[in-house]
Amino acid sequence: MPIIEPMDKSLKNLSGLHLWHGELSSCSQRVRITLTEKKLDWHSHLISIPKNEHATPEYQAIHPHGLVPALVDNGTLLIESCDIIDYLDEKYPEQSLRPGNSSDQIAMNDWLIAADKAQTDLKLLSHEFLFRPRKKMSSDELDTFSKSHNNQTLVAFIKEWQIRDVFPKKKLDQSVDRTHADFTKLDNILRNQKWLVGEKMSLADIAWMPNIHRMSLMDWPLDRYPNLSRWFDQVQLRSSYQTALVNWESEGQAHRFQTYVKQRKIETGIHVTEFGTLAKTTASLPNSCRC
Ligand SMILES: N[C@@H](CCC(=O)N[C@@H](CS)C(=O)NCC(=O)O)C(=O)O
Repeated sequence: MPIIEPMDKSLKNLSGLHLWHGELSSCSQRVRITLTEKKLDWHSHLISIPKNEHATPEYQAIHPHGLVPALVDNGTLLIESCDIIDYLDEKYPEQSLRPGNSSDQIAMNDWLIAADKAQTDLKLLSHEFLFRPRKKMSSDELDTFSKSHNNQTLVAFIKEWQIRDVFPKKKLDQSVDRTHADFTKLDNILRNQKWLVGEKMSLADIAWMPNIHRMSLMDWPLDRYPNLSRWFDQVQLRSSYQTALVNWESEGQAHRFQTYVKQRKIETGIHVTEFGTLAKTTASLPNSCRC
């Protein structure tokens, strides 16, 4: 259920739509894209994850798991990005982002559930292949973060990321395999249709836009999924993609990621295509295709 009782009772007095979000957070991106597509006005409350602003008592009184995003709609608090976008589309039906018939609506919900499930892998892969250049926390900083953040799953994840130079290969292989399976499923469904469900863009497409964007930043070989690539070219032309996703990245961010990814490959051989199915698929390609 996306609606929760706020610990911070002052939220109940807020009027309009208020979003607590992270600039690069994929879960925040899908909510911003939905707000933009629906032409809804909203108040921005930026939370810097690199600065650990999600670990403050103030923010954890808003989001009990200390994650972004959190939305307040005229005093009602919601968490969970896929639930939030579904709520927004139901509550504000203008510029509808859901298909008309019930079987397509079921299919749309299944894609939202799949996007939600994909979050754990997206997080592991992003921290391994994109976020390593972020300043390492000192042991004191890590200790403070562990003590101040209530979300023990997140704390364990951040500790493992901070302490190791590379996550265990088995974990990376499994995340790559599951992501590849999702991308293959998306590619198959898009073989004969323009959008994931129905005749127009829906919440299903919005839920997956940030994931494909994120993987493209880490140089995921999207050309192996021709229909998904075509779909991604098409969604990048939406003005919401620019306004709600790209414009929140700091100047030159995508270029910095790309430089890091290339350099790390040259210096250490570590690159997403060296893991799981992606590595096996490269090995099985004829030489003429290995470009
Ligand atoms: N299922 C949640 C996941 C929220 C989540 O994991 N948010 C990430 C950003 S996309 C976060 O806050 N991460 C904190 C961190 O990496 O320290 C949702 O969809 O809203």
